[in-house]
Amino acid sequence: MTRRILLVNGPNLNLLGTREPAVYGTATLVDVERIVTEAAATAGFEVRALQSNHEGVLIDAIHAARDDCAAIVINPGGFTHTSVALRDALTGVALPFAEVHISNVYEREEFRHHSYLHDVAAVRVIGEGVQGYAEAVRQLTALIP
Ligand code: CA2
Repeated sequence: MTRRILLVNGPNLNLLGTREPAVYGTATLVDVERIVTEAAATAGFEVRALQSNHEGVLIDAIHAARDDCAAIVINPGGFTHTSVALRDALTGVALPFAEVHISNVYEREEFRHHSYLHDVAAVRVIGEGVQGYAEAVRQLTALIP
């Protein structure tokens, strides 16, 4: 199996480190991609990273991962709480995936408490800041033979 992880960051996560530091911290998306790349390398995996604000682009990238990735780490951003289509893409490719949220969504507005991915994710890391991505890589790669 290809020892590669697809890292997917959804809408507005390109703004990381530029606004709302009290909620999301000061690390940037580049920092997140570095954190994931380093954690994956430790486990013997490489990374392909993608951020998009467009649902269809995210879905196409998830479909393409079928060909050359062993697992997916995804922070779906606001699509977490709205997107049956993203859930269907992830269950459709049948790759193990980790759902990551930088903030603790359960301590925020009620509309953030529900996730369309929660029950189908192999790993969930919520509210651990950007280091939560590294934890997700560790837990996810431990599941891959
Ligand atoms: O806590 C998370 O990681 C979220 O997935 C982030 C999403 C939010 O809709 C989810 O409920 C929880 C939003 C990402 C927006 O990121 C920004 C970062 C900096 C400045 C503005 C937005």
